Amino acid sequence: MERKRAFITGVTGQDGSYLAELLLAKGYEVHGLVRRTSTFNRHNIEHLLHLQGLTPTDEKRFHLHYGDMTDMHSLLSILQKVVPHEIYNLAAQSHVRVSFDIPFYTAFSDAIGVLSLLEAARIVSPNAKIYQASTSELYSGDKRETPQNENTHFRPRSPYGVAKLYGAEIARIYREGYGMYVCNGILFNHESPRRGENFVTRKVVMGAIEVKQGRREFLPLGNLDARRDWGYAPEYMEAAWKMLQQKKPDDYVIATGETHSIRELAELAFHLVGITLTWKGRGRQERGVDAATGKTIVTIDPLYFRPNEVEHLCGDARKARRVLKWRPKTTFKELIRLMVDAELEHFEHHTSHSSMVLS
Ligand code: NAP
Ligand code: F7E
Repeated sequence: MERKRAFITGVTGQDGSYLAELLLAKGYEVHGLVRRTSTFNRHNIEHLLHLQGLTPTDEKRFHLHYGDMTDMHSLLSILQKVVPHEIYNLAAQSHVRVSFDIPFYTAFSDAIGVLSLLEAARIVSPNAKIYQASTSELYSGDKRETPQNENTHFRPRSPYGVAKLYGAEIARIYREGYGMYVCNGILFNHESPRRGENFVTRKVVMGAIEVKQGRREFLPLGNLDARRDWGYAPEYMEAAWKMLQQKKPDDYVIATGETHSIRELAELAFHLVGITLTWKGRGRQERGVDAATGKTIVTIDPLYFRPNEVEHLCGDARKARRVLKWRPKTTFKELIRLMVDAELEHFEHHTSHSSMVLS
């Protein structure tokens, strides 16, 4: 039987690297899109590249192709060469606050990039099954509209969210208009040790460890009261794969159904490194204090506020549970603990500080 071929955009990112791992383990031939960068950024997939070619007879099943979501020609020519059975579009400028700084670029890569990929697929690979990485940032986060499911109305609050809304809707239009197999995975926040350092879970975990080890005095944060539904990234990629194994394409919410504030996240991360965090003051003057020493270890820095905030996210993934037989396994506490453990191991081998400058 012919080996299945998958094309993954965003393969160097958190999700792309876990998905590549999953598909290689399932026997796929995996093709990933990479951008040309002047500093090497393949740390998430290096282990996969090193796994192959160990013996002269080793079959090479992981291939990288240069291209960019803003360069439709590159997408067309890769698809023409690879003719994949499955396409996973994970590439995006994925930082919500940064999308306020670079709204045009975010729209080109996260909205028009989706259209380019769909058009390229329609022209040269119309039978490929396509997964579009949609997001809980499509929702307003209004507390009266939780938990959010596939029928909750979309009202994004950021340039990122609205670019992703275009991506989700154009994906649906290609499904309905051309009969293509296209799914939107409406994934709520999912994290791991491979999460970018300027997303809040990884930033808090790194910050707590650095404070504990005396490498940093305090951790600057933004909005402590926003709530997120955080799951474990590899499990969410299993759901993405399952979406493309169904008879008919559809859209699915993937979430845990548990929601926690940034404040709770900070308390837990500090607790896991042996510090009891208490809070003093209000608003921008609020600070997190080490109960044992009275030292300020968390501050509020308006740099990390967003012009618009999605306040309350909590997903209802009952459809995925019913149709895909998918359910989350890792709880919030287990997730933060595994991130702390991975970071501690990393710190043992590296002496550098985290770069908590932007976002
Ligand atoms: P990530 O770690 O930020 O990875 C993004 C990937 O996209 C990287 O490989 C990046 O390449 C690539 N990329 C960015 N702009 C590109 C462009 N113009 N052309 C080609 N590649 C480009 O994101 P993630 O957390 O893995 O998320 C994967 C996808 O799911 C994204 O679309 C994100 O918006 C969406 N999503 C994420 C979450 C979440 O909680 N993680 C939730 C819902 C949806 P470089 O390495 O070269 O920068
Ligand atoms: O922020 C608050 C911030 O940047 C979470 C992306 O993967 O998930 C991610 O988007 C919350 C927000 O993720 C800091 O205001 C407080 O309310 O970790 P984040 P995000 O914006 O939810 C969705 C589903 C995606 O699709 C995106 O691609 O935490 N927050 N203080 C902070 N956030 C950051 N980054 N840094 C802080 O210092």
